[in-house]
Amino acid sequence: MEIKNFSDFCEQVLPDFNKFLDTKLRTEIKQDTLRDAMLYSLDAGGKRVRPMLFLAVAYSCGIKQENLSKMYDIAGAIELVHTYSLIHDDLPEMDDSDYRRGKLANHKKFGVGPAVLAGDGLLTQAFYWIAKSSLDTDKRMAAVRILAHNAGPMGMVAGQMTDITMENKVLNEEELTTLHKEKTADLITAAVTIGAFCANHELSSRLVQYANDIGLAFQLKDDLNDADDGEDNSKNTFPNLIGKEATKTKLNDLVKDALNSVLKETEFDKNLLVSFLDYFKE
Ligand code: GRG
Repeated sequence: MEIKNFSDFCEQVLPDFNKFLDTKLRTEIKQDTLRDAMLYSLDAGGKRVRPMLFLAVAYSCGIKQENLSKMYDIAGAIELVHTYSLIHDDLPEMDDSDYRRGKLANHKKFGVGPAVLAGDGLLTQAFYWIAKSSLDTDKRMAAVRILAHNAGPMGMVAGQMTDITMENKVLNEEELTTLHKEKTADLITAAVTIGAFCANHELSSRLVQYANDIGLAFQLKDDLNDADDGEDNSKNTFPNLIGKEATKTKLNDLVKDALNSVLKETEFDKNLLVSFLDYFKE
């Protein structure tokens, strides 16, 4: 069936991918409480933006729809890492949130110890899935390298450390941009770049720029939504630092830049990545 845009792509691929994720983890994890706690957050209604972006990039680089399921292990690994990060982010010693996606946070449902272990389990299992995937060794190695680089202490974990240790200091624009790049954009960039690698696409700085821009835009959109809901105005966010209107302008500029970058890509079907940008429309 013809795929018209990113949301159409998700409609066609997501049900199958969701079934894969649930079945695989349910079969692999034998310890009951651990399995329940891991699946509780994995099946809690996340949008699956990162694995869908990964698969959309692979598809745009020429991987046929009927072959995308060979890449589900890698897509799944990216979602496992994202899910772990949200469980740990909600913990009392981190962002201390009682709810996530309208449901009790993992530690509120299972307790802090089990929630830490559910996160640990998801993170570790992600790399097991990549190692066991049927893709060629060079692709698996690239996936491990990029995911570890961007989600670990050179990326997302570093951003989270800055976030929790700089809580009482007002960060300037440059510091805040670095924090958001590491904490939020790096995992999104990993999804895009691993997608290109797995589809034999020669990675260009334009695609990396597109990914970095949408990663930062993602954070700004989330912060603008929180600001509209009256969230804590002492947090280090762009709406709190430069105001909501200036943040909206910054968000629109990032989306325009992302569009310009992807339009310059050659040997690449740009339709899905261009239509993904609709996510940022009000
Ligand atoms: C604990 C190492 C560690 C890192 C945590 C991801 C993260 C770092 C913190 C989350 C803070 C946050 C809410 C950032 C805003 C952008 C963001 C990542 C939103 C959540 O991602 P979505 O919208 O979530 O893709 P769903 O629920 O759809 O999966």
